[in-house]
Amino acid sequence: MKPREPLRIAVVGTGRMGADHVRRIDRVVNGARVTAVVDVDAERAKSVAAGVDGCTAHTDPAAAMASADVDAVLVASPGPAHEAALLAAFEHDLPVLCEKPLTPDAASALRVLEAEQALGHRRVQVGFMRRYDAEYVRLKALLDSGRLGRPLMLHNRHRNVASPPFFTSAMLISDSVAHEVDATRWLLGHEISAVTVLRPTPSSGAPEGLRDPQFVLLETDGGAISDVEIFVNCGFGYQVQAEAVCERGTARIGDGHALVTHTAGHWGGTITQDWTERFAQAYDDEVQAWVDSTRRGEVDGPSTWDGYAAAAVCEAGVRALEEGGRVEVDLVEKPPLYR
Ligand code: ISE
Repeated sequence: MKPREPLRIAVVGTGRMGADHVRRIDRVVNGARVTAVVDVDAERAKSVAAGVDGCTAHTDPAAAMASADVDAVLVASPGPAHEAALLAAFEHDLPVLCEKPLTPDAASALRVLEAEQALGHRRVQVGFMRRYDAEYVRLKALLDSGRLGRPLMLHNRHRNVASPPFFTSAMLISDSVAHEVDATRWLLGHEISAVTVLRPTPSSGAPEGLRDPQFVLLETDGGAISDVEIFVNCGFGYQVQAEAVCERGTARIGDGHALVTHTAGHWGGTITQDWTERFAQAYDDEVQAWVDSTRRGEVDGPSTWDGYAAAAVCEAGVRALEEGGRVEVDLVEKPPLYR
């Protein structure tokens, strides 16, 4: 591929995130186009492909990747399908942007980690989009500057309007808190060493049987603590907030105070309703960064190691949720490729 030619991307999975990424690459991102889409639902793949010039529809990721007009792959299928798609991409040595989670459990994430090492070079950027969000980026720069001293604690709040019908109590951790797991590791530069999950009486607004909300306590190997309130049926809006408490001050993001109105005896603003709205710019910047680095022949951003570490922490979190108590996280030694 010559750098001036657009990157030709196969998008695997055309559900909510996949279809949004197809639109983004087609209309927003520079230097790339979607040449193939893949979905187990052939009709859905065809209808998404029909909206993009020169795009073919497939039901098998490996077949799409074998095609001559694919330079890179964006994986946005459900988590359990990621391992097969990643291994197929490695067979063709194609660069991949893989939506989170890398895979749903630590054992499969480790297999992907080992397969990438066997290639001998990094190929994967994991889609932890908060690392591209302007507020998170500012918080990270402030913490890294040392102006506030050493970070001692992070307080995180993660609220969704309503959970989809397939959502389980474990998914509050593996699908939602996965973001705070990555944000904590990235912001602090520590690994998470243990997880405890507290379970208040579920909200009457949550579907029958769903443990919602939950309070998750993450301990790090650098001696910091990060707590997460996860509440996926809060009903009123999509909120993601973080406050760092440091030795000489605190810093807080996610209050959404961009526009405040005063009218008719009230003051206030609006609350975003889902992550595609709250993190729209972060997704645009994430995909653009991936396209740019791929066209330079480089791999940047959250790595397979980050995806594996998040999967291992979430697995410990799910055990803590189900069995109670504090569960230690068991990570393999970090391979040289990711140091
Ligand atoms: C969803 O999969 C996401 O990734 C969203 O960012 C998160 O807020 C939501 O809870 C998850 O289910």
